[in-house]
Amino acid sequence: VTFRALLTPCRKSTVGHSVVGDRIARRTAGLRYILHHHNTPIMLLIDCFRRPSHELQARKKQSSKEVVQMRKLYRDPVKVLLLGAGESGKTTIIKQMRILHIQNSYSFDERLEKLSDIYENIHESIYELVRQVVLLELEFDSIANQRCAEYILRMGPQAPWNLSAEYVRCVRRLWSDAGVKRCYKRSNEFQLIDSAKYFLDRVEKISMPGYIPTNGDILNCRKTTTGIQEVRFNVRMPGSLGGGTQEFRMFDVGGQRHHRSKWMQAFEGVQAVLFLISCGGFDQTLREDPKQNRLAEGFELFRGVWHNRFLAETGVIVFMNKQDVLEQKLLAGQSIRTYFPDYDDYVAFADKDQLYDELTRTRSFIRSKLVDITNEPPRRTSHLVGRKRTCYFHFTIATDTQNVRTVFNDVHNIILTKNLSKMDLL
Ligand SMILES: Nc1nc2c(ncn2[C@@H]2O[C@H](COP(=O)(O)OP(=O)(O)O)[C@@H](O)[C@H]2O)c(=O)[nH]1
Ligand SMILES: [Mg+2]
Repeated sequence: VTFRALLTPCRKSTVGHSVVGDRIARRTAGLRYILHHHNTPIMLLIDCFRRPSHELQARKKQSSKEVVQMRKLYRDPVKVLLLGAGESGKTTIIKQMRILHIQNSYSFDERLEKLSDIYENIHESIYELVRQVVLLELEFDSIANQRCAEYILRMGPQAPWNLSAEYVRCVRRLWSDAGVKRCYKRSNEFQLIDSAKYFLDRVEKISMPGYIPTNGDILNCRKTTTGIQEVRFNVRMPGSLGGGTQEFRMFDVGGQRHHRSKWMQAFEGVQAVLFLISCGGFDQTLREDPKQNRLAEGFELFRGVWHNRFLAETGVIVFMNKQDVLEQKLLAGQSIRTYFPDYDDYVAFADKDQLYDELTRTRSFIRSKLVDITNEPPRRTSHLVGRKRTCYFHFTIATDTQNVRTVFNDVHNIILTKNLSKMDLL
C-alpha cells in the first residue's frame, strides 16, 4: 500500500515526457521496487527519478516496441461484427458501408443483377397481400380488381422473369385497391417484407425498358443473407486520433435462428459488435416463429450478446434501427403498450419534460429496456463481475445514407478511441 501511494507522484512526473515509455518504466521498474526496494519511502522517490543507465536503455527499447505496436494497431484492420435478429438491418448496413466508403460501389452490371431480386420483392409483396385479403376476408373494390388478384395468385409465389405490361397494370390496380390498403394496414398480422411499399409505389418506373436500380433500390431490396458477408473499407482518422486512415472489416453472419451457430466462429479478434434491433418490429412476430414478438426476440438476443463471455472485452454499440417504421406505426395510431404492457409504468415514472411526444417516449422506453439488460448481473460466469462496461446507443434508419453517415462518424470515433485507450495510449 505504501509503495502504491508513493509511486503515484513519480508517474505524474514522467507523463509529460512519454506516456508510452512511462508505462513500460512503471511496469518493469515497478516490479523491481516491489522486489528489492521496499525499504524507505525516500529511496523509492529517488530511484524513480534517477534510473540506472541499463534501465533507461531497456525503457528506450521497450518504448520503440510500443510505438511499433501502435503503428501496427493503425495498420491492422479493425474488425466489426454485425449481430441482430433476421431483418433487423445488418445487410443494409453492409451495403451502406459500400456506398459510403467504396468508389463506384455498385457497378453497372451489379446493378442490373439486382433487378431479379427487386422483381422478387415486388412479387412477394403483392402475392402475399392478395393472399391475405382473401384469408382476412376482406374484399376487393371491383370485379376487375378481383380478376387481377386471381391472375397474381395463379402465377404462384415465384416472381416473373420480367415485368410485362399486363403484370404491371394488375399490380398498380391492386396496390390502389381499398381492400388491399386495409390489408396492408394489418400487415403486422402476417409476414410482409419491409420493402413492400417502397417497391409497389415504384413498380411502373422499375418496369421501364433499360431501368437501372438506384442506391435506394439496392438498400431497400430484401434478400436473406446466406453465408458470411464481409465488407472492407478505409476510414480517414480524425486529427485528434492521429490522422491517416484506418482499415475496417465488417462482418454479417446472418440473423435467423438457424444462422446463429455461425456467430461464435466470428467472435475472435473482433474489436466491436454492432448490435441491430428493429424498433419498427414491436407489433410483428418472427418469420421463423409466429408466436414470438420481433422486438422481444431482439431484447433476448441482446441479452445473450451482452453477457456472452467471448465478447466480454468487446465494445458493444447498439443501433435501434427502423426509426422511420416506428414513427409511421405510431402516427397510424398503434402503440407499443399493446405488446409491452410495462410501457405504462415506464411513462408514469419517466421525466415528462423530456418525453413530450409518443415517438420519444416509445424509443426511450425501448432504450431503457436495453439499458436494464446491461445492468443485469452476469448469469453464471464470474469473468464479468465488477467490470464496468459502456454500451453505446444510436437511433438509426439503416436505409437512409445520410443518417448512417452521421451515425458512423460517431461509431468510428468510439471504436478507435476505445481501441487506443485499451493500449493505454490515450
Ligand atoms: N424503412 C426501413 N427499412 C429498413 C431499415 N433497415 C433495414 N430496412 C429494410 O429491412 C429489410 C431487412 O433488412 P436487412 O438488412 O436485409 O436485414 P438483416 O436480415 O438483418 O440483414 C430490407 O428490406 C431493408 O431495406 C430502416 O431503418 N428503415
Ligand atoms: Mg442479412
